Amino acid sequence: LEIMDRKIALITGATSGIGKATAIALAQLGYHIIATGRRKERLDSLKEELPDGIDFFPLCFDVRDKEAVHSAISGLPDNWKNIDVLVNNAGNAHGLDPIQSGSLEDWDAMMDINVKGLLYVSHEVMPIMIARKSGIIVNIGSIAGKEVYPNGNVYCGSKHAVDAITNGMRMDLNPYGIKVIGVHPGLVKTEFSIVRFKGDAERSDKVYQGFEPLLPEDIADTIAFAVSRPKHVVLADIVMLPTAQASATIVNKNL
Ligand code: NDP
Ligand code: 8X3
Repeated sequence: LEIMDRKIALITGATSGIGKATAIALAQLGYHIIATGRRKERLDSLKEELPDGIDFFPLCFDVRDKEAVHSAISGLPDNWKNIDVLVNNAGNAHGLDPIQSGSLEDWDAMMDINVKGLLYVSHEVMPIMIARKSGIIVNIGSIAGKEVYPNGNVYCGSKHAVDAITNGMRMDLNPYGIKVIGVHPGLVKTEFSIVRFKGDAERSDKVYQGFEPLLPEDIADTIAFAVSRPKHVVLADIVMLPTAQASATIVNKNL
């Protein structure tokens, strides 16, 4: 009975930004937390930021590695297996170049992590939810999954794929009572631009200057709200922008 009563959330990419804030927000709702990412020391230190009484299970793997994804999730102990909420958050942009000068490595990273990684993790977790006829999947898309902007080409493609896969999941999982939620943020100040610009802090800081960007906690609050709606309610598709942002390319820096 104790195992059945535990509420469990698995959040990918919980070592930073939106994923880390979401792990903390869901822990505050009483979910025990399975957190994933590649940077082990960051994963381990997340435990200290969770409220007392919340159990924590770190899983260190690269979402690109389908065998690692399979062995990590299928190897969860029995009291961690019944995942109620999956947040597919791990992902990044790599580069911001015209398509004709984009790098194959950047393209591979974005498609392999943002799209295929999300699929690999979901492939492990969906059967658990189907067997229990219950569960919530939150996929982190982007405004880049709703619009395309210059030089965004492949990143936008990867996030449009996330949007399409999210809508497909909602249809196919409909017979099992599983909620599927797409969350599509605009500009959020995280390590996102540092990764996109390969460690160039000056260029990355500029992205968030002159207006008030969203914070990871803003997205985490909304995810916590969305997963705590009554059983008959699903917030299917959420686009969330800073007030200064009107579209992927229109940001008012004069407010
Ligand atoms: P961060 O760079 O701060 O966090 C990215 C997270 O993804 C990290 O925890 C990182 O962990 C994890 N990750 C990246 N690659 C891999 C991998 N190969 N295997 C496992 N984990 C991986 O950025 P954000 O918090 O901003 O990004 C989170 C999500 O939000 C992404 O999907 C992003 O596309 C999306 N998003 C971000 C927006 C923004 O403006 N910031 C706006 C819209 C959407 P580690 O490096 O330890 O593996
Ligand atoms: C991140 C937001 O506009 O940099 O997905 O693509 S944006």
